[in-house]
Amino acid sequence: MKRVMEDLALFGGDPAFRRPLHVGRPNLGNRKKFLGRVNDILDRRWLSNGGPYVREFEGRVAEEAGTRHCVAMSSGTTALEIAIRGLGLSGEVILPSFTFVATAHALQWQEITPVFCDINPETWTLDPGKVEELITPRTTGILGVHLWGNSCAADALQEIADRRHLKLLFDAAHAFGSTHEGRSIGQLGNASVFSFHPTKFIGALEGGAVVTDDDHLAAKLRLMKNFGFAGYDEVVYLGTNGKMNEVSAAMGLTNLEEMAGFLRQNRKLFACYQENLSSLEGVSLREYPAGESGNFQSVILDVDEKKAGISRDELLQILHAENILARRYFYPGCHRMEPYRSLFPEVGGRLPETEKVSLRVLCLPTGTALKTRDVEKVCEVVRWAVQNSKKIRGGIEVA
Ligand code: T4K
Repeated sequence: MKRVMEDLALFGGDPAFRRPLHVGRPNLGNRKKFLGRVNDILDRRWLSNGGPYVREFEGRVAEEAGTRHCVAMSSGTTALEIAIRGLGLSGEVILPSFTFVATAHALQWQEITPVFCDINPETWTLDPGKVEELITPRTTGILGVHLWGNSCAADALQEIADRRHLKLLFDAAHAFGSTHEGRSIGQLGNASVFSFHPTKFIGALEGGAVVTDDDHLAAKLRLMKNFGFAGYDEVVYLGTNGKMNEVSAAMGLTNLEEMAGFLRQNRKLFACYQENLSSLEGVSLREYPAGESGNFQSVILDVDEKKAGISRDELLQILHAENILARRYFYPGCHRMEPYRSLFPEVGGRLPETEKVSLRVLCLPTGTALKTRDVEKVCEVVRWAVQNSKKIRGGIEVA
């Protein structure tokens, strides 16, 4: 690939560009408090297996989510896998392809067929009208994804699930702290799964959780994440090791204490993006719905190549050349990744919106590791790229 670097290195002399600006930089709570908790853990010599910090973390997450139960796990993916198994899903489960691949893998890993459904062109989340068409006698559930913290069409999905006797699980990996129609997002469906990966609004080193109001399901999940142990020497269920450890819980608790501050910063930076990009032809920010409490953890730019005169991938190259490590979440859609590409080679034909949208999205850096000045610089580069699109097209050959 031939690139004209002299044209692109416009901002290279500015100190704001000497350090890379990553998407997914963790939000970190008070270091002293975290280290104090780590010291407690070492003093107690209780490092895992349902220790006091994990129990406290579960209590705080359940309180925040407004659910009767929270079962903390070692990652969002493990929480998805165990929730899927705990709900008794089998055969086929309907989900969007426009999500992180973990959503699909959590099914395929246990030999449940992920049936990819297209997204609504407005919301970019699972299209309930299309879900219905994909239900077969083998379908046991629907797995909705609250993309970037915005709820999917949960009520319409619930109506379908009730009428067709299906389970409804939500991948709420991005959605901790968000609401749906004013209710906590964790209160929807049979259960919801959060991720506490460092790239998420609230991180716990690695971690995840299932929240639910179903007492029976919660008890089952607790057994399943701990090898099925009901007491010393007593295994009553098939299980695995999905436990969260104490240090993760300590990080999670420390970060939860600063949730309001994280949100303030995310909102401030989002407003800065809005201010600097709103008048720019061909690019638009995905808004968080008014009236809902989003966590603003993702800043998603929709690049309309025709209007901007530059494609999403060209813009990405320019941002990377300026050390702004934007990401293409969720390109190219799970159905174009293995093993799904080989297993279901024809499926793209019924996913036209997914195919279109995955070519337009760009995830921009935000969070407490960034300053307003950093965001202004990102916007300057985006603005420069769009305003100089003709010159760029003449100079860059895109593979
Ligand atoms: N469902 C959905 C819808 C999800 O988005 C995810 C995860 C899951 C389920 C599964 O949850 P977990 O099992 O992960 O709890 C990253 C994250 O690893 C993943 O958690 C996240 N979604 C996904 C959207 O992004 P990668 O492969 O893109 O990660 P990576 O290593 O390229 O890092 C992403 C960015 O974050 C980079 O710019 C670097 C930065 N970063 C990352 C880490 C770990 C840091 O600055 N510091 C860090 O410590 O998947």
